[in-house]
Amino acid sequence: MSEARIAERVPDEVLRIAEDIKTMRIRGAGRIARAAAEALMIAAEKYSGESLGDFLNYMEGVARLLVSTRPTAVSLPNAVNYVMSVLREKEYGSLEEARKAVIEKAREFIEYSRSALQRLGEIGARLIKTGDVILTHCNSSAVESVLRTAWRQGKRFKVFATETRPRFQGYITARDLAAEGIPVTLIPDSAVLTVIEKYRVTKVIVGADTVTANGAVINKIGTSQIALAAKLHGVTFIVATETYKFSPYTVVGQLVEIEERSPTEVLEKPIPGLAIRNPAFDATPPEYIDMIVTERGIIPPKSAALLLWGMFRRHPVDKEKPQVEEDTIA
Ligand code: RUB
Repeated sequence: MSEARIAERVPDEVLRIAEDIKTMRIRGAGRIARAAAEALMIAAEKYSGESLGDFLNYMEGVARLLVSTRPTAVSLPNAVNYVMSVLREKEYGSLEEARKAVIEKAREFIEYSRSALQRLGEIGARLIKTGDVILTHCNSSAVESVLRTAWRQGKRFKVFATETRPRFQGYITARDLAAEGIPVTLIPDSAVLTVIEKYRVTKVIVGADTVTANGAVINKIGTSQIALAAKLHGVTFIVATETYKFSPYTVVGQLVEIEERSPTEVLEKPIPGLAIRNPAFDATPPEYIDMIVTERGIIPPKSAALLLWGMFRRHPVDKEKPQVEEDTIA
């Protein structure tokens, strides 16, 4: 079935979720993954055809549509492949059986994702001490989970949140932490080194969009500069992430595509003749990362490949994820 034909048949709610991911009304790697699982569930529920073969084609079309919305966070294809595995790896006697399997698998993913967030918050909170001065970047629900859990355990610390130009996701972090009662100070991205020095930051904690097999972490643009500043001052650099942000594609040498967004996010009214680049993510090498907190425990970045081996050895990676030629990172 052609892409155009599939798009015609996709329910409006699913198209809306895809559009919301594209335009970042739904954002953050964890939320994107849950939204994609929910979209597959809705697509299965609302399928109005009658043939099992057609249903399988249609669901593959919806899966492709969802995966194409944003390129960098591997949580998106991982969530989609997790749900679609029930159709790809099993045969069904009826359409109803297949539909039910998709709905159950999508629910399972969403529940796992929520409990992983809570569990990694509990594990990460063990690293936080009263008196810590913590710096974070962008908005990560995994980081918020760690900080919120530690705060609710009675630990008392301060947080600096970067604004995170050009989309200012740091405002979300600042607002959420302030609502919890955590003392939080918003700073321009360019003030990171000054703040680390002047206010004696003890820990940096960031989230992840993708963790590669060699332990590099792809996260919001600017993360690697912060890691450099932390390294310079011997500040512990922690990544908080659910394990479905580890990329099986990187095990077989695929590159991570770094999303380049519209120049108008940087400058609303472009000046004629002025070039603007707006890469949305960067890669922090494993040498700059002290530990990765996941719902399965805390690992050194170099153990990423081991974790991936345990998770994906029985599920070969989806060969259809497109290779990207330019602006990629190993
Ligand atoms: C968000 C971002 C977050 C990670 C992790 O980028 O880089 O740090 O996605 O978030 P964007 P979470 O705003 O462009 O989606 O921990 O919530 O999954």
